[in-house]
Amino acid sequence: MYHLFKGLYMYATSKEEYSILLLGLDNAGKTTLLEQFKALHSATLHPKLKTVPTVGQNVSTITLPDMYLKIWDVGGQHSLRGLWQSYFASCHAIVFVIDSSDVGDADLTKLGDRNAEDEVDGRLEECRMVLEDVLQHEDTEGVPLLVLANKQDREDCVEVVRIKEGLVRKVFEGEKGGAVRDSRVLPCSALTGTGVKEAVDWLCSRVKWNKEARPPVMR
Ligand SMILES: Nc1nc2c(ncn2[C@@H]2O[C@H](COP(=O)(O)OP(=O)(O)OP(=O)(O)O)[C@@H](O)[C@H]2O)c(=O)[nH]1
Ligand SMILES: [Mg+2]
Repeated sequence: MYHLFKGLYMYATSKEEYSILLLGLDNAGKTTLLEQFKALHSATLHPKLKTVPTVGQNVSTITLPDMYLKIWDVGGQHSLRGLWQSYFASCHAIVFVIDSSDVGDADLTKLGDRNAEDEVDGRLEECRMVLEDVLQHEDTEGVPLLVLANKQDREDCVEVVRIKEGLVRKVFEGEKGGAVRDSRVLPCSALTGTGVKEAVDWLCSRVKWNKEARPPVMR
């Protein structure tokens, strides 16, 4: 009898848990974003906006009414990117964070036609190659992708529509774009918190939508 009640109690109180992987170049704003995610669903927590470059990973679980989101923030420095693939098989969605103030003054239409010396003013090409590598990996096949055009509070930022048309669309249309998947490009500022709720809302709906392909863990 005890076991029956325990089983019923566990069933009634358990929730689905989905893992979200934050990726992007170093300095893109991933750790700052994680702080905003944590603060969004807590009445008392204030986001810790002073960050240091991540060596390794930070992980936090946020509790939503109908699910847990376990968010993995991994270091974006070049030497650490090789570790990302070990998270691919178990994640339910990927957030690729872009520093919108560091993609150059961006004639984004010329992406891919540029010479190396054209890139001194931004990291657009690096961003493109890193995103392509992620999407091309077999373990990310079909995983929903949210691209966040971060740092939209900065005066020198590139608008989200230009990042969408010039970078993300080209990656998807290119031969390294990878398999069909749910994707969205949204603007945000991890510093001010603008756009963070919209990002979480999109992630929640998409992981649920994709749950047959990538089932959640019950907690
Ligand atoms: N203005 C502005 N600054 C931001 C924003 N998001 C992050 N920053 C700043 O950008 C710098 C890097 O932020 P992090 O969150 O540490 O970047 P990261 O992507 O975690 O970097 P790595 O851990 O090295 O991969 C910090 O000085 C942040 O305060 C933003 O939306 N607006
Ligand atoms: Mg970090």
